[in-house]
Amino acid sequence: MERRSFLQKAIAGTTIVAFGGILWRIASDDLTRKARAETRPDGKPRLPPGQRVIERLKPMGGEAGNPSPRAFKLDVHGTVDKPFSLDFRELLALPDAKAAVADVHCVTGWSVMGAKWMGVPIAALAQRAGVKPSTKHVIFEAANGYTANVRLDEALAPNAMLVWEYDGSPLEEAHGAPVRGLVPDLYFWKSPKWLTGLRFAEQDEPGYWETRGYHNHADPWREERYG
Ligand SMILES: Nc1nc2c(c(=O)[nH]1)N[C@H]1C(S)=C(S)[C@@H](COP(=O)(O)O)O[C@H]1N2
Ligand SMILES: [Mo]
Repeated sequence: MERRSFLQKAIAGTTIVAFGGILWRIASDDLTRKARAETRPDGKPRLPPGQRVIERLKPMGGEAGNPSPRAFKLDVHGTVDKPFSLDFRELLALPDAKAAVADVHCVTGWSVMGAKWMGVPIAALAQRAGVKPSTKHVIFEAANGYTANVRLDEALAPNAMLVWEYDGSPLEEAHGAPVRGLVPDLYFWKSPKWLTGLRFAEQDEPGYWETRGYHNHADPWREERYG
């Protein structure tokens, strides 16, 4: 390629990328403005402070587990009368499995509004296990030792689930296949990917990020970002 035409192509390419970036920012600003004008049924603003709306979940990394549904096993244990395990098929066949819509908020500043999920409420699993009255916390257990702690009342909220579909497709490996936790009213690090267990507990047990400077509770509306 001749030097001049190479330069022209390089400039054109840069212009297209820059233009794409501008369009992306305009779309994101528009979604953010729209969300800021809305109020949730519980009276909170739809968008927590300091957040900006993007269209789809961003893969945020982490040490992946085995994404194969065939390898999946969920242990529900701890302070329960009847601990049990489920494979992937058994989980999907639970009578409480349902579609749900929920916004998610990442501590790094992005939010996704109205994400569509398929999953089962944690409350249904808790009921099946027979949670002992002394229980105060749920520890989400994931591949490679990742854990996240959630208060029992918040883990039993109707929108707190285990999910295996996002926007109509099976969860991608990067987003925690085959099953992740979803606690949408706390920052997204409390939604563990590559989930392996739910442990009910009397004592609180700060998890991976909570022991690395992040807030133990993580309420986005109070901007509980750092501990
Ligand atoms: N097992 C596991 N789950 C995890 C993480 C992780 O490192 N390992 N990272 C958390 C963090 S910090 C965020 S922001 C979200 C990101 O989810 P996403 O990659 O699907 O956007 O997953 C959370 N769940
Ligand atoms: Mo994160």
